Amino acid sequence: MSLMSFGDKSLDLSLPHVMGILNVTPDSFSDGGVFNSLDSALRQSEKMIQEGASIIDVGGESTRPGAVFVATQQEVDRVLPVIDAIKRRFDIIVSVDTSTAEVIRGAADLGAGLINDVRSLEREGALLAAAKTHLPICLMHMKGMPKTMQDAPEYVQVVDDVADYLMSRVIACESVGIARSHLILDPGIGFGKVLPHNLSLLNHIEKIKKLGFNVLVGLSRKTMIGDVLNLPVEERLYGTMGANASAYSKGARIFRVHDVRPHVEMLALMSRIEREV
Ligand code: 9MG
Repeated sequence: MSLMSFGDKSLDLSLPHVMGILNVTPDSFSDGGVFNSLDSALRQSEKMIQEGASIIDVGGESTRPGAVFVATQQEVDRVLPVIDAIKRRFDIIVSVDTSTAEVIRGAADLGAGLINDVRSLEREGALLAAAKTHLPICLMHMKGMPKTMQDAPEYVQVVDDVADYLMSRVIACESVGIARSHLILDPGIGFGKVLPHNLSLLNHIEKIKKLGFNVLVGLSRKTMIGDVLNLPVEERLYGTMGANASAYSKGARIFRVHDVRPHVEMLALMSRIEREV
């Protein structure tokens, strides 16, 4: 058992867990605009919970390559009513996908159990806001910012560079009193990385794990799957599952996905086989 508490609930992170994606944005790359009314967000949450999601990740700012900046008030207005409604209706861990201090504070007040920040708490005020919530935090690596991050990103050695960056953010968290036991690390597949970078990171997830943290991966339907298979976004499920199965075998334990049921079933088999003597 490796229990981590997420507000009012805990998960055993020796087992795999699926985090269902709920984008409440008009422009996310794969499901943009589909869940931006409260009713449809609740229906999609219920579906993902019935299919076995352990966490629902609610985000109001698209981070796809080229995405435009969202004003704080707009993000607050998009995300907080959805978190409130999910927490009132369902017994589920809600993660808030945000980099914004006001959203972090508001989500924590409404019962969110995890802060998922693609900017690793680098935005002004985010580090202190997160520390005050006492919630776990997912720190993700991104090179550059969404608008320009795919413009020829370069690394000395991608796995080492990503690991060094994540450790620098762990140290920043510790400097404001956030315990290491509250941190989850994420290599940030597709964030300022081209195909060989993404493949190398996925092939060496164990190096991130060896830093001493639980690892989350988010690669669902992303460009790297399309690049390998030459398939459009709506045909990337099998490739996504293959890459997530590989990440599981190398130590990742939380999987951020659009398609919950196929992943819950695939991971149940993988973990069951692994535990048999
Ligand atoms: C919000 N978001 C989009 N992609 C992501 C990824 O790969 N990891 C995490 N933690 N969040 C993501």
